[in-house]
Amino acid sequence: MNVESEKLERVMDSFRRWGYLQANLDPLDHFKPLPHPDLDATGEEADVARRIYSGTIGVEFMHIADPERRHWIQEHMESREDQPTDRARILDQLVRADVFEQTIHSRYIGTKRYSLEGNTALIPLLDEILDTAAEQGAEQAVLAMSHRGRLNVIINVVNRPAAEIFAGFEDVDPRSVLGGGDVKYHIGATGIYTAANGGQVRMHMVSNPSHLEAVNPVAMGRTRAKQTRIGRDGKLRVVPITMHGDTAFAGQGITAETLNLANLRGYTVGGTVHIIVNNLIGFTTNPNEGYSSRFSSDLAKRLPIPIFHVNGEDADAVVRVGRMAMEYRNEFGSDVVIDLIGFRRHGHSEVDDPTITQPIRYRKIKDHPLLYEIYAQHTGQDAKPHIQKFVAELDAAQVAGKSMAKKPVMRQLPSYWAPFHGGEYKPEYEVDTGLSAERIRELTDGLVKYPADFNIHPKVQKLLEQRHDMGYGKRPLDFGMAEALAFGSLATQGVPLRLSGQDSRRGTFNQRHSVLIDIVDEREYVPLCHLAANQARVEIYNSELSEAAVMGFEYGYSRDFPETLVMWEAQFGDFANGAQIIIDQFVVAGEDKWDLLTGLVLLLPHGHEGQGPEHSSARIERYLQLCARDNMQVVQPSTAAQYFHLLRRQALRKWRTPLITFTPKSMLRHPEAMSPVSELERPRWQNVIPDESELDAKRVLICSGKIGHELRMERKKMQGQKPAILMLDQMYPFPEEDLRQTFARYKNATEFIWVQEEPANMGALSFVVPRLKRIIGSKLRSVKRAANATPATGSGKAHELEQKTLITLALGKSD
Ligand SMILES: Cc1ncc(C[n+]2csc(CCOP(=O)(O)OP(=O)(O)O)c2C)c(N)n1
Repeated sequence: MNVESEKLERVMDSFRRWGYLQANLDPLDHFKPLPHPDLDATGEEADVARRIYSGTIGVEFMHIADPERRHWIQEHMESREDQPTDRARILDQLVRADVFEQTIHSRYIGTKRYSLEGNTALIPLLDEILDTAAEQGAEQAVLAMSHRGRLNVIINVVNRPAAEIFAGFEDVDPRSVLGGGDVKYHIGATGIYTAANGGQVRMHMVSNPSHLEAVNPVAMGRTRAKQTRIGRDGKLRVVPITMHGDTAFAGQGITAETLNLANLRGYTVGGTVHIIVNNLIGFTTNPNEGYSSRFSSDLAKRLPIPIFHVNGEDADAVVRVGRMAMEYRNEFGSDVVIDLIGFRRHGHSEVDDPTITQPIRYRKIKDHPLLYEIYAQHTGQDAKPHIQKFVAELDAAQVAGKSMAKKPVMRQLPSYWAPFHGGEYKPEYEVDTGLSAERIRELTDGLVKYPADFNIHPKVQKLLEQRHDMGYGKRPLDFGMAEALAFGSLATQGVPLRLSGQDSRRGTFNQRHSVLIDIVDEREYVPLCHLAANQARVEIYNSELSEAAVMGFEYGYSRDFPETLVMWEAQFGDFANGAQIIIDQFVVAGEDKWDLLTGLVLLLPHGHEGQGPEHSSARIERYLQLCARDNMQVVQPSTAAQYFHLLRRQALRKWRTPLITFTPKSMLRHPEAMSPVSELERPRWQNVIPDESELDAKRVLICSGKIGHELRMERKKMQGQKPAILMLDQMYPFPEEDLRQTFARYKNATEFIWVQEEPANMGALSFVVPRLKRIIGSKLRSVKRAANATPATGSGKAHELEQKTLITLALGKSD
């Protein structure tokens, strides 16, 4: 290398590393160039470097360790900048983006739409991304975004007819959504995008709640499901694109959780394209109040991925970034971030006055020209014909929208949803779930087998030997084996399975051992995957240590793979409150708001065992409070066999509704909760487990879960009259008829008692007691712990004392 080129290389290297700090990124000059000693060089070389790395594109990529990836970015940034091939198309899109907003603004004064104005380059950016994706084989794109610009993207990119948006503003057909439905800027949409090369991409805009960023893992899960359905090349053929506000991206923890999924086995989607639709404001919050870093995107530097900052007012540069980003994603299967920097022309919503909080900025914005005007002038084009054509289109659409008799459905469900039902539970949905003893033995053979040269851990070997005896009826089945049999039977019946959660492969309580690990070379063997040649896929993953993103991902997966039994497992049930947004906004409410079903299973370990305020309660009360219109099932299987039937029922029924399951901890191996093989032969799950032994009882106890078994154990020590102990395994839909019939069998009963180990203000009590009273009347009492701020005491001994008192009271023992 000669001295000249060595100098050029040195200068270039500094700009590759730091050039983005002095890039011209903000149309309103918020980002003042940040002084940096390595960027002080002057001269021809510095001019070249500055033009490339400190122009209207600033790229951060030198934190990527892989030289091949750095080199890729470098080459693409330093190659000659071609003009975009179709500037007329870009102009047309900019016109459509701005004119759509202006039209709505003038015709529906005072309604919220969350305008994209100030960042309308998003539309040509998405166009270029999709165009590039289509060229490289994409057939579907999954899009996630929040309120801002959503309606604009829905008509201009997803390609829904504008008439549907107008119908939304006219609020046609209000009776169809009494008590339900959602606002127009949250509803999902599907459509067809046609690329410049004629290729078509099926678009899926994911329905989302107000809770910012929560939709991101859902979009990833949906993408993963679609990719899995396709198999080979799935990652090229289905592309996820998520859009974010700058303030939300920096502030919401779920952003970090979701980014962390990028390269994890079981969760990767071949790279997500993240676009920060950056207007340098969040409601009334300035960037220096919203994030500690210079850029909202800095969080993404946790991953070795490129971050392209681009000035949203240089539409050609924006389009160039779009192409680079998509190509990079496909080349390396990597996430990529585009930080599209513009401004927000109006207040947070259009009824909000931003001059109160950002008067200087909004003085500037008031006189700032429209982007299509800037672009038309810069490229020597005439915007007028584009405007006239689009306005005519919108006029016609408004007329059509006004006259729509029904609220438009902006999406078409994929055909794989056709066999499934939502809505209210119907008994005809029930299917038989029992299996013959012979089939159980066959499955058992497969579940306990591993290759001859596999070095098994002695403890696991012992467990497999026990499982063999369980399957062969030589000892009662525990929950671990019941689950393995349910999984194995489903997989061999053609039902795919997907379970994810923290430490789920082994199981938090050492109960699952779905993956055998060779003690010499750590090779893995999953017996569930080797049961039959033509069996369905079984996937069990240890997840990252997150609840919200992982549950969101699994919810998304279940949305595009209804034939799969999709399960998310909490380490302990109470940790699920880290995913409360996913539960409240998607799992529980998705059907009501969006008419979208899910059969997602939540497995939530629950039970008071003296482990302290945490780890004890999965907060049954919270799920029961969310129940209405058969939107979900809330159950606590009291035996291994019940768990077996439950899982099989959920997979085999055509009713797709979420299943909230309180799963055992100590009860996993409680002798009372184990089941003989004959219980798996029984045809179906039972909502209520009667007590055949005490049909003459005067006192009838009704409970759910572990306490029932503890009571039954303690009852064995009693003399004379003993209470009957019934188990309520299904709490919702509430099995009123089953209970009526069961109670009727206890002809001598004079008192009924609801017993729970949870405090009075928790557990199923406040849900169950009024419903039981409808059947039993005033004879009903309850026994429970005293109301408390936490689910349980921190002292193991205090727990035991409390438990003893509770059991004594419930059994009516005099000691
Ligand atoms: C989790 C959550 N918290 C608070 C809000 C209320 N909220 C709605 S929009 C908004 C500001 C968003 O700012 P930004 O992410 O920059 O997006 P922009 O609206 O500027 O496009 C806030 C705080 C919300 N929707 N979600």
